[in-house]
Amino acid sequence: MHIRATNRMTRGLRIAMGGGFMLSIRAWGCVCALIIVVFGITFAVGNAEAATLFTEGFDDNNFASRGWFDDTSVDIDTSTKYSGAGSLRLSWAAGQTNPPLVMAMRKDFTATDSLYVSMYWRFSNSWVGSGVGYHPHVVMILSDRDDHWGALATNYLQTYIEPHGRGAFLILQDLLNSPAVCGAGCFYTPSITFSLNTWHHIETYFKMNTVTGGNPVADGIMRMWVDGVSVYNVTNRIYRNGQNPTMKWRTFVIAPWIGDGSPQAQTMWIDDLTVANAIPTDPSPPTSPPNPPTGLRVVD
Ligand SMILES: [Ca+2]
Repeated sequence: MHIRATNRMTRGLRIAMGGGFMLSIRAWGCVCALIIVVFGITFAVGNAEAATLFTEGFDDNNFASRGWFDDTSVDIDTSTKYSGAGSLRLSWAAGQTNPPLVMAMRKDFTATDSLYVSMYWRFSNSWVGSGVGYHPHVVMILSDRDDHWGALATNYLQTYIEPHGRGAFLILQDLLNSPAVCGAGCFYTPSITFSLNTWHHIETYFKMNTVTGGNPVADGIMRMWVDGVSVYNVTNRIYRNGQNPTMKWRTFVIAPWIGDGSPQAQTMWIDDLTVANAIPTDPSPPTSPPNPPTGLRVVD
């Protein structure tokens, strides 16, 4: 269909060229299609190495068959879900450190120094988070320098994506490095206040900094979007130093945790997870097609 449209457009352009920028009205309907095709080609060339590393729909409990390990039988909610047959439900009773049905589910992906994560979060009307200045932990991403079965928190690089109250934290922790970049934790606070009882689209992008002459260069990227709106964007982050100059991200972990115990009964849902090695598209693309060209004379 696109080829046909392109051929028709080519004919129209030939008419335009020969007639001094005139365009056949019959080809007009193909203009937008061609623009989309051209844009598509441009995107494909510009992201030649972009790849989805894995997706997860949380639609059933066959996590082991999809490469997850550690905790592979969790709490699937088949009534509250963003898409498909289910979602991952994280339900804390008052005083619980973790939802009893969800411990730590882990999955390796092709190690990458450029990491995009997309998922959907929803919070119950009773959601308050931890009630203190840290936690709940939810998503943790381990580096390829770390044991993918290893302890969570004491690592060479652990990157957190998590809610904090009605807001969010992006956290870096690298306790095993000496000297460390962040040690027990660098906490970064996106500008967001989540609504309750509705799905939010959460996107993050992390790009490792370079290391030159054994010294880290502050050129790492850390970005976050919520519902297509940029809520955090820095390009001077340091993730790794001269001790681990080629370190990448490799293991995705969902390990909900409120260290002091949940202040009350509350639930968070996660659905429709995508992990990729690049931002697949503009997270907030225009909702209307490009304007047609102007100044053309119509002949037929
Ligand atoms: Ca789902």
